[in-house]
Amino acid sequence: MGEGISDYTKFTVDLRRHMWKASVEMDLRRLIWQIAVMGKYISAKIHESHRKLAGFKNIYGEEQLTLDRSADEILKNQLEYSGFVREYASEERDAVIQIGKGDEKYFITADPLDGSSLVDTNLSIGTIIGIHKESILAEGKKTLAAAVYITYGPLITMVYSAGKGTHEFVLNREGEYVLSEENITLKERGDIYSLGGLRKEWTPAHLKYIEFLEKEGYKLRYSGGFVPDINQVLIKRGGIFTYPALKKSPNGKLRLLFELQPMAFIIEQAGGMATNGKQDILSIKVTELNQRCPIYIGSRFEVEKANEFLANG
Ligand code: AFP
Repeated sequence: MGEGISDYTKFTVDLRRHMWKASVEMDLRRLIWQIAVMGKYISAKIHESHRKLAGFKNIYGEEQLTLDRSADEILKNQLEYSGFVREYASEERDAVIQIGKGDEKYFITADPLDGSSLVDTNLSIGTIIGIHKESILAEGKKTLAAAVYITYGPLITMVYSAGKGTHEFVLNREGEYVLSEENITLKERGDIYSLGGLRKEWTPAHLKYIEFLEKEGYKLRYSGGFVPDINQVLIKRGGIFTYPALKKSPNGKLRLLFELQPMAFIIEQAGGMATNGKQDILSIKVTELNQRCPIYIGSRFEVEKANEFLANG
């Protein structure tokens, strides 16, 4: 191998080496690695679909699945018989399924392709995974062992935390996930905000909070994709993403189990906060699979401010 290449590998830390150095438990390392590898298959599916959703027939005349269902199939098939996963719950399925023999260590929650409605606009979308040590119908704080999200954008990046900090990897041309940002730490406050829901649907308390941020000069950053929007808060080291309680939907839109718990785990590991405006996301008990929850997630100052405005009503 030429000197250049060996230098290159010498200075790059790939995902498996990083997790080994961080003493992440072996089965968890292997599971996180498998999930990262699936990101490549899901990305290939996105490109193969020419940015369109269902309704396409493949060369055999078979109806093609929508991208999020294809992504769900890829995740389930890869995790099945992996030896690490006992149960699999997905936003694409209406029940938890047992995919192991019944004695495996981990329970997976998946939003296989969040923001799939953006695929035809060529905006970034993502996969969100929660890795739980026990049954998922409980408080996230007690059951989550790790969380992963993958962003399919100009680059494919993967962010994970196994409870020892939050770290980002970029998929390189050789198909390896190489460390790009280690121990990401949010500042006390940032200067960007992402706002979900229609303004006319917001509660008065939420509106007052947003007007506060606008008066403080926060810059609006909203793509309609939770993964790229929260990823921007993380990588820019601060700011807030919120999808609030709405007048007609008091629990907001995003799902506690599949979207919010994994992101709350990752953001808290980066020194940030995640609440529903009153209570930490990770201390909210999950009582049903598709439970929705308002979300305020990002750096400490903005989330604490949100809690304050909502407490004052
Ligand atoms: P889709 O998965 O249907 O595209 O929804 C994406 C999403 O769940 C989340 O990723 C966004 O933050 C949120 O919806 C955007 O919702 P609005 O379209 O109401 O702004």
